[in-house]
Amino acid sequence: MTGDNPFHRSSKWRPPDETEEEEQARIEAAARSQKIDEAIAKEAKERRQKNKSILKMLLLGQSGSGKTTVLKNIRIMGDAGKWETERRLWRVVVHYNLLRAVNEVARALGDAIAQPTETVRTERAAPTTFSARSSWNGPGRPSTDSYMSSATPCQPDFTIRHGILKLELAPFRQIEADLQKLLTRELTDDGWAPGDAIMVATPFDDIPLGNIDLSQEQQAELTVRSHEEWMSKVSPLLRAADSGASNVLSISTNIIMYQQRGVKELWQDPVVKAAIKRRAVTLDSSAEYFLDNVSRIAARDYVPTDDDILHARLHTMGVQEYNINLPEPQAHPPQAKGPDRVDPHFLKLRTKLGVRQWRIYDVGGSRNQRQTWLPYFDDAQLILFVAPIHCFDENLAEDPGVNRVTDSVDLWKSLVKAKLLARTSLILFLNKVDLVRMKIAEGRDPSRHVQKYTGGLDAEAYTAFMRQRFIDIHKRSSVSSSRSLYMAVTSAVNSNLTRAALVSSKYHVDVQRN
Ligand SMILES: Nc1nc2c(ncn2[C@@H]2O[C@H](COP(=O)(O)OP(=O)(O)OP(=O)(O)O)[C@@H](O)[C@H]2O)c(=O)[nH]1
Ligand SMILES: [Mg+2]
Repeated sequence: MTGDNPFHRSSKWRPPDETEEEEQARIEAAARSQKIDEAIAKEAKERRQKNKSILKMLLLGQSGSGKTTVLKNIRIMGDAGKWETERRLWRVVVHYNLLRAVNEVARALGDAIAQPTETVRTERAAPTTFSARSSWNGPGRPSTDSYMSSATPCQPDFTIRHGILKLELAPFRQIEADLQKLLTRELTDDGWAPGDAIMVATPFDDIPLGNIDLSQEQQAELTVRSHEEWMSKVSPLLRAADSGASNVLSISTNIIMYQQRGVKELWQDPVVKAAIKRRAVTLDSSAEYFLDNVSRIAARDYVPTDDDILHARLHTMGVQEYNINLPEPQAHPPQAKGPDRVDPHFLKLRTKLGVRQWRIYDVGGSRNQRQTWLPYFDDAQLILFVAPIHCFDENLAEDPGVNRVTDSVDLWKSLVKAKLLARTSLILFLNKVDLVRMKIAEGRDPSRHVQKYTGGLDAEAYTAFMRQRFIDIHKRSSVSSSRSLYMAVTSAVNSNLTRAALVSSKYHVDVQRN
C-alpha cells in the first residue's frame, strides 16, 4: 500500500543518472517516511478517541461551600479501592480538625475570662445546648424573631477549674500549628497563600471565547496539584508513629488520648457554652461533630469512618485533578463488593455516554483562587456548582465586608453568563441544608440578611426561595437557552442524600460530547 505519501509517489520517478544503490536508498527512505506518517496519524486518532472517552467536570463554588466533600462522595461510589487505602491517613486530618475546634473553644473561654463582665444577648426561649457554628441545638428553638434581640450585662460563673482546664489544654495550640504545617504548608490560618493580593470575585466576566490571557504569576498558580501531596508527607510519619517512633503524629495521638476528659469537660460545660454564645464565636462547620465524637477519635486504634472523612476539612489550594476509571460493565457485575466495587450507576456513564474515565477538577474557592479556574473552562463538559445556603448571616473570611450568600449568587450569575461555558452543562447543589434547619430552628432569621426574602423562620420557605432565586438567574442571564441545568438541595456530609442527588443529576443532565 503506497497511500498518498508524496515521497512514495516520487519513488516511482527515477532521476536520470541514479545508480542502483541510490535508487534502493531512496525507496527505503520513502518507506520509512510512510511508516512515520502512519504512526503519527494513528497516535492522533487514538488521542482524539481517548479525549472523547473522558468526561471532564469542574467543581466550583466559594471556599467552604462543600466542593471537596461532594468529591469525596463521588470517590466513595467510584474509587472504593483507593479510598480504603487512604482511610487511615485521614486520622491526621481528623486530629487536626479536633485540635482546631478545641483551641477555638478554649480561646473563647480565655477571652471571656479576661473580660468577665460583658453584655449578654437574651432570647425569649433560651437554648439549653450549644451546637456547632454558633448554632444552638437544643430542642424547641424559639419560633419568633427574638433571637439576640436584647442585651443585658452579665457576670459569668467562671471558677478556678476553668482556668486550670485552659492551662491543661494549652499544648493543643502548638500541636495544631505543627499539624497545620504538615498538612497545609502554604496556607495561612484562613486558607489562602500569605501575601497573595489577587482577590477577584468573578474573574471570568467578559472574557471572550479563546482569549484567556493570564499573567506569569497567575500561570504559576495554575499547577494542577495532587490531593496526594499531603498524604505522601503523612504516610511515612504515620507508619513510623505506629511502630513506636516519636514524631508530631505520635505526640498528637498521645496528647489527644490523655486529654480527652479535659476536652469533654470543656465542651460540655454550660458556662463555656454560654461564653461562646455571648461572644458569637463562629466555629467551623464540623467542629461540633468532632467535639461530640472525641472519645472515639481519641482511641489509640482509631480509624476514621466515612462520616469522619466527609466532615474533615482541608482547604483546597490551586486545582486538584482526580481521575475515576469506569470499567467495562461486564467486568463489574452490580453485585461486586469490596474495594473493586464500582457503583452500577457509574457504569451507565460508560454505556450511555461512552465515557471511560471521569476527570474531576476540584478547585480552591477563596476569591484569590478563582483566577485559577479559568483555563479549565475551555473544555469542561460539566460544572457542578456548590452553593452553601446556610450562611445567610456570615461574611467571607477573605473579604469580611461581603455576605457569603451574596457572593455565591454573584458567582453563579457570572458563571451562567460566561460565553466560555455556553456548551457546558450545569449541576447546582444548594448545600448545607442541615445547617439551614439548625440555624433557623435556633431563631436566626434569614429575612434579616437576605434581600426580598420575607418567609421568616421557616427552613422550607427559605430553601424554596433560594432555589427560585438561582433558577431565575439561570433563566434570565444564561448565555445559552438550550443547555441543561439540574438542581438539588443537598447536605454533602450525608452520603446517602448526596449519592442520590449525584445519580439523579446524571440522568437529567445532557452532557455535550465534543
Ligand atoms: N454540616 C455540613 N457540613 C458540610 C456540608 N458540606 C460540607 N460540609 C463541611 O464543610 C467544610 C468545608 O467543606 P469543603 O468540602 O472542604 O469545602 P470546599 O468548597 O472544598 O472549600 P475550599 O477547598 O476552601 O474551596 C468541611 O468540614 C465539610 O465537612 C453540609 O452539607 N453540611
Ligand atoms: Mg476544597
